[in-house]
Amino acid sequence: MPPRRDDRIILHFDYDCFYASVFEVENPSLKGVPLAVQQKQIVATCNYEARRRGLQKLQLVTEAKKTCPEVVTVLGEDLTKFRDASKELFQYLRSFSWNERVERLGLDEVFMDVSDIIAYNMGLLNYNDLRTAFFNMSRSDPTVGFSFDASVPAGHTFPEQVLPLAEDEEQHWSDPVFIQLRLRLHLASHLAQHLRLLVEKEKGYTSTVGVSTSKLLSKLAGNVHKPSAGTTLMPPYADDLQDDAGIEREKSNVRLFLSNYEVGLIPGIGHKMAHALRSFTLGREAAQSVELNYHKPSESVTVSEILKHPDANPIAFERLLSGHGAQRGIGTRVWQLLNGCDDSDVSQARDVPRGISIEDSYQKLEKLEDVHDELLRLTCSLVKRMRVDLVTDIEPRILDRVSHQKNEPQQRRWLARPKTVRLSTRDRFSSATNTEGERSWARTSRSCPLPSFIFDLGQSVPSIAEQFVTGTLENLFRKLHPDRFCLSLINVGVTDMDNEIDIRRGRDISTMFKTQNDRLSGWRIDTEIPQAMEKTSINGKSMERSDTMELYGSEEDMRLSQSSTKEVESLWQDEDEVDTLDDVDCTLCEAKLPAFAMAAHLRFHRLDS
Ligand code: DGT
Ligand code: MG
Repeated sequence: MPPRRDDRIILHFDYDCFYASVFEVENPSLKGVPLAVQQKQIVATCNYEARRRGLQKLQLVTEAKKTCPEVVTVLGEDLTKFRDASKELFQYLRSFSWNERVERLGLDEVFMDVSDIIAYNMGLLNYNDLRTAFFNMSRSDPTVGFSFDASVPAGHTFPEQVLPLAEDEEQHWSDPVFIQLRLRLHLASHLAQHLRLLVEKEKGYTSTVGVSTSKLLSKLAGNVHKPSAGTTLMPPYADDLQDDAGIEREKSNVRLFLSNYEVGLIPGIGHKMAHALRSFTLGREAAQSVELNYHKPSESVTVSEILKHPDANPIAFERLLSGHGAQRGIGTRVWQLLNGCDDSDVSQARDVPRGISIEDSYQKLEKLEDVHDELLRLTCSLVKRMRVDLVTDIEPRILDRVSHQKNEPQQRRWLARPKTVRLSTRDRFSSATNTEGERSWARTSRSCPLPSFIFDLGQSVPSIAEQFVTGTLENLFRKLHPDRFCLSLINVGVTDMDNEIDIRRGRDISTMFKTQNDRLSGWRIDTEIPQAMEKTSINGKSMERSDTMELYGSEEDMRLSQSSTKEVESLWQDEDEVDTLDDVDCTLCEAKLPAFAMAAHLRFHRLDS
């Protein structure tokens, strides 16, 4: 078990019914009505008024209308406004950070490591008068901040009942570790509440906030009270809570908090891994959800049930889970998560994304002409987004100081240049051959260097797109699909950002990315690769969860989408192996093959039988 690193304080923000809130902020008259955001045939999300009337996220629109005929539906297939709102809120929260450790997860979640702000305010705290404290939000201006009562935490807590510190005195002041952590969490809960209310007042978005010492625990703590609330996981956190006589004095709240969690709800434990852990604990195959809604398994197994199993240990978990195509070390990682231990860092905020990808899903795409048109459409969106996210307007004065490209209009400059383009597809033919008899949503992908004309700001977007599709993407496509195909998804992405100067801060972006990748490695807790073939989609990583969220067409796909969030979320984390096309194992003959060849190889098996 790594050290707990409880010297940190991490806040986790999750905006309430995010897509619906974006529409409500745009049009406040929608606030009081039950509102559903429709993507193809599903309710991507709905506001809490709609939830009160029985609507659920990710249900069919037809079902939603039966449950609540008065529901107002708005179309949310264009993600631009959600992405814009997400960026605006992120930048707002980031403006309060001192250490720039602010990290977005998907579109509507933000982690903030506020350890430094809390440490500073702990230094200013008058221990003799906790009730009339002042929280400093600025190191340079002592008037910026708010008054608060440091003897109690703000908002909800786990466990619910917490006595104010003064009354608790005798029991706890003698334990400096406990009291320090408790006070830091008090301060953090007030900061979290302050920020949450500011986001609501200034930007119009309510959110839930979790407060703890790791990403895992703060994310889970925030879930306890929704919407528009904050929850702090109170100490004691450590396990070795024995008094001088060696008698266990008090149970760790971390253990208590996690014990009743269904294993599939722990971030980083995807549905296949959760299923394996359930079966391991029960000593037989656990029942699978027929609904394919992995968040609601037919048979629940809690964290404590797993940990109580006499054979539960990291080595056994490694044996159990590595068979599912997960990375090495997965047994230890899962063991740590189940024990509430997550030492991964909140990564440094960045000014440009690690990559950008655009995708869409289809019922059937079988003709090359249609693929050409779709590639063109996706590329136009991609180039437009690159020009928004990766190009900056800068003054000529600054331009003199940084090396700039010839032929570019003077005032606009690429902040970072992706070096690699990746084309990913999902083929219904190969999906149908899934050996476990289930529909797979495996992707295959191919990458190559990104041609430099993409960066020509003097050319129109459609002309660049046409050149790019015919000169590059169609070649990649032919390599991916030399035979017949029937696509249900195409994704075009650029990544692998080149070393450019961050003009605003004067620092080297690529170094920043490298450090960030190191830091992220610990939080890459996905490693759930449902089938060997699924590995290809890990290679075809996407940059933002939202970009990979598919707008499913059929009902069947819609149901599959209910479980997609976790996988997609995990892909978002894993960015540094972009153009590797790892070999994958054929689940029938165990042959190792490049991922792109798997579909053809499986067809070979089919012919054989
Ligand atoms: P919440 O946090 O329970 O108040 O509700 P939301 O709507 O914020 O839900 P959340 O946090 O799980 O996801 C954020 C947004 O991302 C949500 O507004 C819609 C979108 N989203 C989440 N999961 C999926 C999915 O599986 N498919 C699609 N198409 N969109 C999704
Ligand atoms: Mg949310």
